[in-house]
Amino acid sequence: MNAVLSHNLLADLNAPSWVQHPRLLAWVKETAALTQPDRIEWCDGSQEEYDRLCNLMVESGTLRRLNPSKRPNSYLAWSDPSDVARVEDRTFICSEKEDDAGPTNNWTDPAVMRETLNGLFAGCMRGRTLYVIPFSMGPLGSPIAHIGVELSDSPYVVVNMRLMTRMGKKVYDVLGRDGEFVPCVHSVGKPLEAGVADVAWPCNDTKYIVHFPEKREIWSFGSGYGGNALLGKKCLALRIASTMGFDQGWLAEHMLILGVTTPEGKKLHLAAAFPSACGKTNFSMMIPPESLSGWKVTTVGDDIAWIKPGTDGRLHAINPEAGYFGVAPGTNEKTNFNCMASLRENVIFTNVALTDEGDVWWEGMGQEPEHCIDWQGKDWTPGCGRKAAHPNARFTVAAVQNPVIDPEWDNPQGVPIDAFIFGGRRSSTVPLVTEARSWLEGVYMAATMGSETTAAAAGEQGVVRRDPFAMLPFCGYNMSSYFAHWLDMGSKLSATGARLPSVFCVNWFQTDTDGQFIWPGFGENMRVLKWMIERIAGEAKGEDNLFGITPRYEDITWDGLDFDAEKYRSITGIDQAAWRTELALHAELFEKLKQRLPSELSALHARLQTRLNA
Ligand code: O2Y
Ligand code: MN
Repeated sequence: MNAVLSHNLLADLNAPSWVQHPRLLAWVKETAALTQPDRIEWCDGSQEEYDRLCNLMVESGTLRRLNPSKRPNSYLAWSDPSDVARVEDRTFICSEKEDDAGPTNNWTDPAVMRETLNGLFAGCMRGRTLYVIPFSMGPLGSPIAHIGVELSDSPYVVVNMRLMTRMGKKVYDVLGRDGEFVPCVHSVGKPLEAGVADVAWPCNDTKYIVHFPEKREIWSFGSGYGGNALLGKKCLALRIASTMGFDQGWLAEHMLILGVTTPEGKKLHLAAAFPSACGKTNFSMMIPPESLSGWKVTTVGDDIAWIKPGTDGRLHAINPEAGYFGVAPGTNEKTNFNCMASLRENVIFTNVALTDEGDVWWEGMGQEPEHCIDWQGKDWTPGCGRKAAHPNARFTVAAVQNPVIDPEWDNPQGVPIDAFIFGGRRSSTVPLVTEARSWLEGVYMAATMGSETTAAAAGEQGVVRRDPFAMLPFCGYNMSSYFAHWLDMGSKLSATGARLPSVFCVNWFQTDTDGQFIWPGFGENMRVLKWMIERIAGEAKGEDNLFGITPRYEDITWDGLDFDAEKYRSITGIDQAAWRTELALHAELFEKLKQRLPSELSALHARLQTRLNA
């Protein structure tokens, strides 16, 4: 398209003068021609726009305004019962070659998928408004950040994107006339026919969450919920960004980032990967126990990290997001005081219960109400046999409301990473904490991590779902190539002579024969973090186990916690029989991923096997 904007194009699109990007305008025009919305609205990200759209959704029944004296400027949405979570089986990576998506992704030929999408999107926004939502993943103008533009027919998406990203007019200043952006098209998939009333939560039983990694494009149809619809998050910041990172030499990871300050005032930064629903938000806002006085934890991010090598040879990370989309059930003042403090005002809640006072409630929040309206709009009383909140109920809140936000969280240069932590949810086998003796050993730990899926009976192990690097649902390309990329990043960084980040594997979730957690977790995890920080400083000791170094009982600070040596041994020892099974399961995973699996990983597996047998 000609760089001089045609008057007609601008007039047709109702585009404001601050949009001066011909390629973007042409794409909006093309998408509008396909989806046929009644009108186009260019989001500026202002408070006025946010309030106006929230009011609109209160009128349409999508949102309920909460009691302003209990929860100022906050809203509650109840989704359609069929639209409550990410849909992994409807998520596609449409790379040109099937092998580039690899055996862990759903692949469809991109040409075939384009046909399908063209059919689905034709006229899908009739009767609705197409919102143009410009957003930056990462601080505006940061060398680590990237820009996306989402075209969506959902006002709920607009207001959530304003909380979750740096969204609005200022993005166009960075984009200029020809800046790069990731195009993201989203529709709830429910055209509004003339004379037919809308429903509170429009969606479609047919759902497609589609990524074209080479074209860096995202198309999402049929869902208005979370990761399916807020396309900056899992779709852009992980699936598309991981492919960009592979091509360009950086990492897009499913990791929280936290700052740890020692009593001496030394500050370190750690990035930690845990599978979904393993308490990442809690960990990122942790309050150290009083007995460890002087230690402080601050939050850079709670879910995603973009990590690039700096000129100093170190890895620097940003949180590409600007808000938290956290799980509400189980969150309370004891499990996450700072999160509860973040949620006092300016929050959008989705699928939690509404109390008679016009506030929200969820299982595990505290004091059960005598009555409330559950997430499906039904009367709820204790013991009625139903959950008041959906187990995947969420809050959306701006990161700046977190009382322990890290002062560097918005630094465009990111924060230097001193260590990576990888953890799964395992009721046995994997010790409380192990430090890798090398980058390769760390990559092996991360590649083989997993979580138990089914609720196991007391003392039994559930089914372990391998979730390499906590990226199984989020890696936008071949998982084995991803492992190779991590190994390659390690080699390149070592070549600069800079110290590589340490790598640790943790498991907070071992249970006793009654099925009770042995390790107290939450703030007490600070004891493990302290040992890690002291290891990085070369101060703490540990002993070799099968696959790394684990602290002995005396290497951990126990002040203020009654946790005896025998209990400690039960969660740090290596059970030979369990590890024989574990290594067999690693072999099964490697067999599935064998096509591009780096030989270093299978060689290390063989060495571990030999060590175990010795
Ligand atoms: O169910 C959804 O759409 C949300 S999934 C999610 C949200 C915030 C952070 N992490 C996740 C995840 O599944 O890892
Ligand atoms: Mn996540």
